[in-house]
Order: sequence, then structure tokens, then C-alpha cells
Amino acid sequence: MTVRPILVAPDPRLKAVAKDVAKVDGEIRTLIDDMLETMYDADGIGLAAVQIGVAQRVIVMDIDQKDGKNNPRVFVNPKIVWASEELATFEEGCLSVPEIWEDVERPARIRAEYLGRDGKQQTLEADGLLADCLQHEMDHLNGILFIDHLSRLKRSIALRKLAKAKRMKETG
Ligand code: K1U
Ligand code: ZN
Repeated sequence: MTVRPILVAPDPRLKAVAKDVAKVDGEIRTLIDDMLETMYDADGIGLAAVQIGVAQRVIVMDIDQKDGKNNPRVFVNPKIVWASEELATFEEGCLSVPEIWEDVERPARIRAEYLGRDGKQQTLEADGLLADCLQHEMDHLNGILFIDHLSRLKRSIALRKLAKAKRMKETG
């Protein structure tokens, strides 16, 4: 398994709309394993393939990491088939938008259909952080970042902060 570099905004590859996976084969399972390794290495709770420059509809998540025990989830070709009218607000971060945390409002509950690591069709009803994180990761598959949900002012402040952090990193 390989830790792959995570793209950071404003990298244009983060704007790509990912394509459906035709078949969950060995190549896709290697991608999944590399994504899990990359997510755990970065201390994330989710990762979309677009974030490592692969425009395929694959997401990994682990929102239940406890005492060094992992509970990885894999979503291939995920689709939201139902979303509640009720909204919920979560403070979100993103490995591709480092050091920025902002409140984002999304449907509180969702039902999603997807393929698992074994290629079998699955259905999931989610609320809380699971629902929020899955919607955040599905946005990545459509080239959308959580900062795109913010007001224009908050988004431009976030982008300026990001550019400053990048400059500081480059100049040491
Ligand atoms: O980059 C990503 O898409 C992953 C992102 C997922 C996410 C976080 C919070 C709300 C919605 C979606 C992250 O994993 S950010 C890092 C993170 O959550 C975290 C890092 C260190 C400690 C605790 C949490
Ligand atoms: Zn993200």
C-alpha cells in the first residue's frame, strides 16, 4: 500500500468531475487500499479519489477510529437516492484545504446506494457525521469543495489564508 500525495486547492485537478467505475477489479482495489493508507497517514476521516488526482468515483471513510482500531468504509459509484428536507450544520475541514474549518449546512439524513470493495451493491441510511462526511466526499467527486458552500466573503478569506499558508511553507 502506498501513501499518495494529496492535492491542495487551488489545484485545478480538484475541479474534475469523476467518472463512474466500470468494474471493481484489482486495479480499483489497489486504489482503495492506497486511499485508505493516505487517509490514515493524513489523520483524515474521509478521502475522495479526486483528492489524489484520480478522477474515478471512489471514496474511503473512517469516522469511528478509536484506540488504534480502524473501521474503514468504501463507497464506489455512490449515489444519494434520498435526502431529508431537514438540514444540519457541521464544522467541516478538508485535507485539500488545510487549516480552514467552517460551518456547512447540508441535509441532515440521506440514503445512499453504492458498490462496496467486493463490487456488491449496498444501501446506507446515514445521519450525523457519517451523512455530513459522505456528502462532503461526494462533492469532491463533482469538483466541489466545502468552501464553495460558503458566502463569497468567507470563501475569499479562506482562499487568502490558504495562499498565505502556502507562501509561509515555501519560504520556510
Ligand atoms: O479532505 C477530506 O475530504 C477529508 C475531511 C473530511 C471531513 C471532515 C470534517 C467534516 C466533513 C468531512 C477530513 O478528514 S478533514 C480532517 C479531520 O477531519 C480531522 C483531522 C484531525 C483530527 C480530527 C479530524
Ligand atoms: Zn475534503
